[in-house]
Amino acid sequence: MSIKRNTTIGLVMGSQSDWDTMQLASDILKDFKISHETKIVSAHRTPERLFSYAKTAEKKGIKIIIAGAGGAAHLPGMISSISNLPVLGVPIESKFMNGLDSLFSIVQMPYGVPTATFAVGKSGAKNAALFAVSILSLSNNALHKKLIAWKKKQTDSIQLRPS
Ligand code: RP5
Repeated sequence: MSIKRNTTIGLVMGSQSDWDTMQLASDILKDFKISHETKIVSAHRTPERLFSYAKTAEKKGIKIIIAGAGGAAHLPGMISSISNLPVLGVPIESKFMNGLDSLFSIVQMPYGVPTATFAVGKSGAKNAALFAVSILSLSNNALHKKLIAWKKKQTDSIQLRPS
């Protein structure tokens, strides 16, 4: 999805290989009809793209950045260090440490550079999107109602007894 004038969420990831996970966040944002752009921004392989993205996101009208990265997952924290927008970090499940490396890389931010950290992998990507919806719904009544309905549907779908 390319940038539109009213793009609300920036959904970025360190590599094409992160898309399998991060597209689940995109799917949820689409369900809630929240405009978002998706970009590959690597902290290590494209540092200038990272700097320019983080520097300009707020001016472009983006309100929240969801950033997924794996291994030495510096993308969310680096974006937080440059931008004043809330950054929701998603640790991607990595090949060698199953995402524990990604989790620690994102969660252990020093004081002064807050970066939210979600669960490793697909649940984390989906929850980051839902969390973004929840933040936006604070100032959007229609979205708030949609979120309540989404949660009710989830609750209603859980049967009482295992089958
Ligand atoms: C990180 O390195 C990316 O976020 C990705 O999760 C990981 C591996 O990248 P590839 O080698 O698959 O491109 O920067």
